[in-house]
Amino acid sequence: MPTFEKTPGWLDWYAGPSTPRFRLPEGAVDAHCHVFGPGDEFPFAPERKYTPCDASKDQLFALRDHLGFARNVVVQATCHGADNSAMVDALRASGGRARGVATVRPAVTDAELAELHEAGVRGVRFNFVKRLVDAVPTDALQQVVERIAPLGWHVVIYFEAPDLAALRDFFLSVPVPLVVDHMGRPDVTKDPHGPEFEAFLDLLRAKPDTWCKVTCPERLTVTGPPALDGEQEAYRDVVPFARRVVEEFPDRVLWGTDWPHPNLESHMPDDGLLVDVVPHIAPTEKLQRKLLVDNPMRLYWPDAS
Ligand code: 0GY
Repeated sequence: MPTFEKTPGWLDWYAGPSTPRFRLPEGAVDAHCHVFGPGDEFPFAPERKYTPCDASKDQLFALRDHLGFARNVVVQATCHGADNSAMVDALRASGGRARGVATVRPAVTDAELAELHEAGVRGVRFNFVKRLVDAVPTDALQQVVERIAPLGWHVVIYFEAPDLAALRDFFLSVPVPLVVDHMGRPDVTKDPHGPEFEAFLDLLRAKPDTWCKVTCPERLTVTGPPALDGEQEAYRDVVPFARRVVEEFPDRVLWGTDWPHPNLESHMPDDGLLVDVVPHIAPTEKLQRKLLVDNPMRLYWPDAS
């Protein structure tokens, strides 16, 4: 019996992903992925809102190699709360090929922050998605920012489009770079040139050290996944949104798989087909190189030659 029972209806990650038709540029970074447990070794947090399947560092590294990525950025998932040990264990086992984004509370000690930095953590994540976390007061978040700023870290923010208006002033006040998860979760049934997505792009315009992950077509789509033989149609409703961001902010975009894809209800993507979406959102070699190599390297491995 495993220690933890998965949330009923939980979709396990897709074993045996296809080989992407799109060949990733050398040195490509999967800049958004997670590890879950294994629960027997790294227990899930008591305050979690879901219990996932296990998704270990070795399974993540196998996917990295299969898809053709060189590096990973492992983002702390809410099911592990502020216990970063599974993520840190992955960073330490990666031989310098993974960086991390942690969750910390204001009471974190300097020694704990130094240890996270030494392991490869370069940012903290503030999650505003109500189904994933209990709300944390802005004061507490500001205290965390004060603690991490001297380390040169950034703040990853995860929120849904309807909440941007209420959060915008706080975001603009953050004195370190921001990285937005999944394009601020637009409603892709709306116009990519309409007021909702314009408000999101305005955040990127107003705070020029804000980066954007053009990720998660599988999470945002309404039209659904690509047919196995039809990559032209891949997540066609999400592509125009991602493409707008890539075209206006080519030096501030990142891409990642989001493996092992928590909380998907409709379908679990084949990560090989997800990679095949990249040339649709970044149509030139130059844009692909920025998205997959130059930008994530500048943010997470600035000292690499
Ligand atoms: C994602 C998205 C989700 C979950 C988490 O930390 C998490 O639990 O990020 C989600 O459910 O939308 O980026 O993995």
